[in-house]
Amino acid sequence: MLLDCEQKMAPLKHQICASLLLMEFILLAAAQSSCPAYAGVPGTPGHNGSPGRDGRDGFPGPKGEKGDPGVGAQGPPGKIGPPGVAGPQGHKGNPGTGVQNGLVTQLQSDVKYLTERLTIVEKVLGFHMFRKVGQKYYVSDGLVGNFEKAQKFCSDAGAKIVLPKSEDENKVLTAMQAALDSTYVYAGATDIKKEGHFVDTSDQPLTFTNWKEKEPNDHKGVEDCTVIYKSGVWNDISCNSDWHVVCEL
Ligand code: MFB
Ligand code: CA
Ligand code: CA
Repeated sequence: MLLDCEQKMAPLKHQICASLLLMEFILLAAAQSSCPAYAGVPGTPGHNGSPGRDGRDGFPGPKGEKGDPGVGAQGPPGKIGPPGVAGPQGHKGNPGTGVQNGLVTQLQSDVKYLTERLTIVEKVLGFHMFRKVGQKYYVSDGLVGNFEKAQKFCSDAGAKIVLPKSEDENKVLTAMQAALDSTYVYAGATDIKKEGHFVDTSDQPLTFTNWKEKEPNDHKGVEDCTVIYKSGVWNDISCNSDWHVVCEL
């Protein structure tokens, strides 16, 4: 019975306690707000606080006065002006010295050489095919004929029948024969005047030959002209047979 009563009183006790606590809290809060608190002894001043944030930009000020003219970097040079008015006629110069005469002579010689070269080049350009060989040109129009016809064709063009004077010139001719699809080409070398003594078209002895083995052999006693085979070897042949014509300038 006693236990039953205790049990029944427990919740009531809790409520009373909670109410008392609440009342004490309220009283304390009120006491703090209404009782005048006596000012205590002033404390020591605190340290300066950290600097505040920058303020916002101010409004733009009034327009300043016009500045002095600036001193800019010097600009680039201007365009070349128009030619000036011709000056008065100069005095006649003294006669040229030897040096000046020498220069004039040299210039005349250069002009003569260049004129001759230009004449040759213009002739070369008149042919269907040409190869430069040192200072010479081998030229051809693909003509086929006997030696007499070949000699006239080249002579009329202001040229001579081709005659290689070195191994290199001989090779250039064979390269040209390949382009012409030619087997034999007449060369400007004959022993018409003296059997066995081959000379060029100016009757000068040959300084270079490339005879095939056992050639020249004056086969059947009728071979007084020279042809060059596409391999580059030379052979004496009858002057009446028709072969390709190549001239040299
Ligand atoms: C000869 C040659 C001659 C003729 C003949 C058909 O060589 O020397 O010029 O080409 O062959 C064997
Ligand atoms: Ca002969
Ligand atoms: Ca022969």
